[in-house]
Amino acid sequence: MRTITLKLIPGDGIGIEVMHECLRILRAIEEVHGGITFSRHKLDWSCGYYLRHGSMMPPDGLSILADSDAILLGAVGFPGVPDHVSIQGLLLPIRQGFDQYINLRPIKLLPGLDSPLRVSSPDAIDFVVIRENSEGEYCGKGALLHEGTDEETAVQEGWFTRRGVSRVIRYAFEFALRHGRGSLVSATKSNALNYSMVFWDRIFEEIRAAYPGIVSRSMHIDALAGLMIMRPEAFEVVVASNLFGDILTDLGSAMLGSIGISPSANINPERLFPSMFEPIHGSAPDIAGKGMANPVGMIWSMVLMLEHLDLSDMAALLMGALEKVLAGRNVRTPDMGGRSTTGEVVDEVCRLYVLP
Ligand code: GGG
Repeated sequence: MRTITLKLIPGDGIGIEVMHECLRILRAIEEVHGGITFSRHKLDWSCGYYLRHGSMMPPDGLSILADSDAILLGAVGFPGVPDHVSIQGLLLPIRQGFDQYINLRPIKLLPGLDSPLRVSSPDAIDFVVIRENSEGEYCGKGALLHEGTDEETAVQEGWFTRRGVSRVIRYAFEFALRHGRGSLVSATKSNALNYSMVFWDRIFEEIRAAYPGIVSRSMHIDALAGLMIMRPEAFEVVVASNLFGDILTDLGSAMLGSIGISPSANINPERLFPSMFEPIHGSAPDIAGKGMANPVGMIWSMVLMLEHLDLSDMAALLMGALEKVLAGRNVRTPDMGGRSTTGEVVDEVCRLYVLP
């Protein structure tokens, strides 16, 4: 029997309820596989924890997580704690502390999803954003100067290192090769960001020369966002900095009909540290506690987690069950035009998973 140690951080708002419901899927996987057991450790690190303890997680938080095979996270952020405190206090220390420098975010219009766009064919939206996840605009450095005076000034730094930029761009090309994707776009804004993005573009040019079999180009982020809406089929793999990748994927998920749909994997490719899996959506305090949160982003994140844990058969089965539920169009949460609860969607996925 293989034991897989999972650290679970439900976090805040709808993160708590999507995590709570989706844990039933782990039981279904154990049942279907027969040779694995998930050892689950739930951690209450969240805005509530911050209000009680003055920090989003304990000072030895990373060592508590370090012995896990994977981390599953719901969402962070809640009124009463400034958003930058919750993200800087929980998400970023894990992503950066465990050198999860790849944030993989597939954007795919599955059958049964209703895009708000007029799409030319059912497979018109199918691309993967590979977001740099360890530095860039999210490095957390900067200063507030002359506070409280007319000269008050905020300085927000972006740190782009040759090592950091090279490894994400190289990963994106290798990903394209591995997955038979023939084209790759690098998101830039070097016409305005005259240090960071000029540097990014230079490294992109160096690396793309080694991948002549992949059609690659650089596009300014504003033009790229527009083209994503008008001709989504033009994209297969997009590599982007930390901030650009975050924005593009909320837009991408909205192109599928809801921010609640898309998953993400924060990966340390060398497997020196655990990787973390989380839906891209936030904690949505406005709908929290009503049982109407969309669990699809969390379920899809579990698929990515199973793939990372080398359980690709289980991942394919779970993705198949999710696809069937979506294609059936009967069981869906209100953000997707349905009336089902979070729990009812998960029940249906579990039913089809156990009895495909
Ligand atoms: N599910 C993760 C979450 O809570 N996301 C909210 C958010 O704003 N994240 C910013 C980021 O992913 O960088």
